[in-house]
Amino acid sequence: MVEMVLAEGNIDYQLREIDILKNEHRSTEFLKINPFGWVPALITAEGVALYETHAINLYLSERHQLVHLAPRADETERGLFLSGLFTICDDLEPVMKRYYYPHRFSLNDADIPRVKQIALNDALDCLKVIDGRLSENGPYHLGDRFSLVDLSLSYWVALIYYLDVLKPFAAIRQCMNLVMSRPKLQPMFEYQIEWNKESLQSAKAPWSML
Ligand SMILES: N[C@@H](CCC(=O)N[C@@H](CS)C(=O)NCC(=O)O)C(=O)O
Repeated sequence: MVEMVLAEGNIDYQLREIDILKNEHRSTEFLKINPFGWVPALITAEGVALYETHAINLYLSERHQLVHLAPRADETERGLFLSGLFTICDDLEPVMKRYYYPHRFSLNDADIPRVKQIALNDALDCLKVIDGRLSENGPYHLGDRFSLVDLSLSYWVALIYYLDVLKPFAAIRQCMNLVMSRPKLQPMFEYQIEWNKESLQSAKAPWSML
């Protein structure tokens, strides 16, 4: 998601890939950058190590004055923007992580399908509310104005795109199609959707081993 923001903002950066399947996110070297051991992290031009995806995205938008991604503090849309963004990171993301790492929420492998199903149901409940808000005042979270909130929502929804569970959510699909048609984002989303489809249809998703 951070790479999408860097692309949208035409920001120069150097990418250093951390392979979570090889546990590189828990290496001594990486823990000096993010002691919590999650990717992504960003080292600023001044050498400050930042972590937490949405914090990094907000930082980049504000630091590079990408007002098309994040309304300024004095703009009317700022409140709605923050509430939309925090809904994605506080409500949708933890549920999606439960869906992707179900074994972390169960002591018994036999329970995994149920843990996943409950997580998916919770995700769909959350999407239903978001869909209602978008259908009242869309096509974006801020009406006609695209922002980071739409990008974040689309990123997470892209992970369950292959499941075909989005049919009832016309407003979310419309928002996502608009986001995915942005020239810089389109190839990134196509890659994301395809990658998820392939890895999740395999017998065992690679990250379920983590
Ligand atoms: N709250 C963190 C969570 C980041 C996160 O969950 N990253 C995943 C990859 S997308 C990760 O590091 N997974 C490795 C693991 O769970 O062991 C953020 O928003 O940046």
